[in-house]
Order: sequence, then structure tokens, then C-alpha cells
Amino acid sequence: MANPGIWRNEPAAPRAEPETGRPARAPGNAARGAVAMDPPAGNTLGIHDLLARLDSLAEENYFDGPTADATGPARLGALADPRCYRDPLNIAGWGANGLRAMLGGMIAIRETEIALGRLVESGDVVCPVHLAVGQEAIPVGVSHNLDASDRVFGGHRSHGHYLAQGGDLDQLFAEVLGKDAGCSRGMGGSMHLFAPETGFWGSVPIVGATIPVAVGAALAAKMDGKGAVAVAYFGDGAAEEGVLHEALNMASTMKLPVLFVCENNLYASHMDIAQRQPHDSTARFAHAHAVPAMVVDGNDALAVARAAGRLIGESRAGRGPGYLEAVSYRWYGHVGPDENIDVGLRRSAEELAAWKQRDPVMRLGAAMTARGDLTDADIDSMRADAAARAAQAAERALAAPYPEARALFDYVFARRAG
Ligand SMILES: Cc1ncc(C[n+]2csc(CCOP(=O)(O)OP(=O)(O)O)c2C)c(N)n1
Ligand SMILES: [Mg+2]
Repeated sequence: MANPGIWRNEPAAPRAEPETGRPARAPGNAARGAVAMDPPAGNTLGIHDLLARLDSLAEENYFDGPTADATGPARLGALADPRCYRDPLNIAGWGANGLRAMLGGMIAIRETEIALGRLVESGDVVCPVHLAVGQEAIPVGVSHNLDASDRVFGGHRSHGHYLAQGGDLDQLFAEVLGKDAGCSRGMGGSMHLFAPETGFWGSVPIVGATIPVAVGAALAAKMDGKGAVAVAYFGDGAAEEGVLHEALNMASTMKLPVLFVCENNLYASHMDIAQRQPHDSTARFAHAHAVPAMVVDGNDALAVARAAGRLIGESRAGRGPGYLEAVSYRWYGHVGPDENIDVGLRRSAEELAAWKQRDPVMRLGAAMTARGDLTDADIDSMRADAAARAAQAAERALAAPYPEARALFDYVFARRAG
């Protein structure tokens, strides 16, 4: 693999504990107030409330972070420019333990994916593996606000989503290697992850397919009345699927507790968003459906955590969906551990090198070492530990048995009750 990453990791993404000065982590469902079940009220259901809320969120928080060079709501401006947002994060008000957990979570995801990439290169993995190295701040920041009672859905690039919710590392490696011990019994591979005990309700590779499923899970959550939220992760390419509009419309009209998280990494397969869309931000789609949207630097775990926390808080309080566009960039190509330099229309070595200077792991680590929360040696040891855990999980999975051939016909049909 050409890029071994910067730091190595820790086990399955720990989540930060509440500390003074950072947004309080959402309590478990038992402690949350029930989401009010508003009766349908014709075609004007809550729209004025939503529009008012949209205005206030949009005006104050459209860009969460430096705003000086943002060019407006329809375009990403500096957020899509890898020469910007390179500094260590502003960690004022955030406690060291919580930050360490978030840093460890990002390192864990990165080292896991690097180890998975090596298994692709060695030929042990035969399913397509889409890596999200460079995008680790997004799942870590979002999951910071979730717990196991929530309902998270991903797509083809979801190792990080699974791990950030606490998905089991051994089951991940076993699944990617097609082994019976995998989280989908080895039947699904990298793109069919499942860890419902953690709140990760599943990923599928059909682009955009889990967006409406998350809306259905949000409807169920609203009917349950226990304050859970659903999360739909999808990419900028998936935002071009018509189903996003149907999902946004239904979630908005029915005030469903769902967070739409668009991980805008500026590419769909090998095609740059500038070649596909008149504007590089997708948040305008949310605005069209009166869903409050926030656009953040997706390589800043704290900006993601704050924005997701605010939108999720609104959802838990019964005020409907939110849309978070987190701008980032993947270090590897569309699939597998190759960098895909000069594949497609615009991705180049220069562009990739520039984005590596906006490394989400390095920017949080640098801020913490500067404040004295950690030393470089501590970070080295976190990454060594995480790399060792990933290597051990890979070894165990390589040695584990495949499903028996006769199991091919299992899990296809549900048994009729009674
Ligand atoms: C419905 C559908 N169309 C096409 C594909 C092939 N495909 C897989 S990933 C992908 C690009 C997705 O881009 P994006 O949503 O931006 O996610 P990213 O890969 O950038 O994370 C495409 C076209 C698919 N899996 N499903
Ligand atoms: Mg993309």
C-alpha cells in the first residue's frame, strides 16, 4: 500500500465521556423525553416552525468553523480547498479524556482500514473493499452523539460507521474475509456490515438504498416514542439519486427524527463533483425540503460532533430531521488500496498531497500535544496498539472457517411464524 497512514490505532472506537465545555452526550433513551407524536395536520404540518428553524440554523451556523472565505450556501468555497483548514483544531473547552477517545476512535478506524487494504493486496480478500482513510472524523463526530438505541445505516464505504458505533473488530475482519464468524455470517463482505447491538443497523452497496430505510427506522422510532434517532450516511454521488428527495420530503413533512449525513468527498467513483453538478454543495437539496442543514469541515471531528449534536438534539426533541454535509476527501481510490492518481477527470498527486495536509487525525493530535494532553510517544503507542489489534483480528479471521456450502440457502427466506 502506498500510504501507510500517519498514526496507528486503538480498539473499536471508544466514545467520549461528557466533560465540561463540550456538548453533553445524549443520554440513553430511558433518560430522554419521549418524542411527541404530532397528529397529521394536512399539508401544512409544522412547515412554518421548520422554516423558522431553518432560517435560524442557516444564518448562524451554516458553516461551523471559520467562515471568512466561505462563498455562500450553495458552494463549498474554502471547505473544498485543501489549502485551507489545515491548522490544529481549536480544542478550547474540550476535555482531554473525551478528545483522547475521539482521537483513538479515528486511529482505530484508520489502522483497521490499512490492515484491510493489506489483505486486499495479499489476495486474501476477494470482495470489493472501499476504504475511507482520510474521512475518519465524520463517523467519530456523528457517533459521539449516538448510542446503541439509535439506528445507523451506511453504504459501500462503511467500515468507519460500523466501528464508530462500537462494531466488533473480529467480526468485521471475518466478514470481509467471508468467514462464518463475520457479522453477516460471511455472506455479505465489506459492504454488508451489521451490528444491531451497537445501533448499527446495516449497510448495503446499492447507492442511496439505505436513505429511505433510515427514514422508515425514524418513523418507527417516532412511533416508539423513546427518543431514538436514525442516521443515514451517504456520499455526494448518492445525493444525486432521486430517492434522497423522496426521503427528505417524507422526513420533513412527518417531522421524523433522522439525520441525513452526506459525506461529500468531492468524487463519485472517478468523477469529480464539478463535472456532475452545477454546485459542489449538496445542502441545497435539504433546503428545498425545509430540512435544516449544516455544512462543516468533515476533517474536524469536533466541528462534526458539534453540528451533528445540534441537529440530533433537535430531532430528539421532536422537531424533525436534519441534514449534515461534511466535506472531506478519501486518500485511496474508489475501491481498494490504490491511490488512483490520474484516474478519472481531475484527481491528481498534487490534490491528494494537499488533502493529506488536512489530515483529521494529525490536526486533532497536534492540538492535543500542543496543549499537553498527550505526547507524541502517547500517540505512537495508540497507533501501535491499534495496528496490533487489527493485525490480531486479521490473523484470527484468516484462520477461521468459511460457512458451510449448505448454508448458502439459509437467511434467504424468513420462516413463517407458527
Ligand atoms: C444504484 C447504484 N448505482 C451505481 C452503483 C455503482 N457505484 C458504487 S459506489 C458509486 C459511487 C458513489 O459515490 P458517493 O456516493 O459519492 O460515495 P463515495 O464512493 O464517494 O464514498 C457508484 C456509482 C451502485 N452501487 N448502486
Ligand atoms: Mg463521494
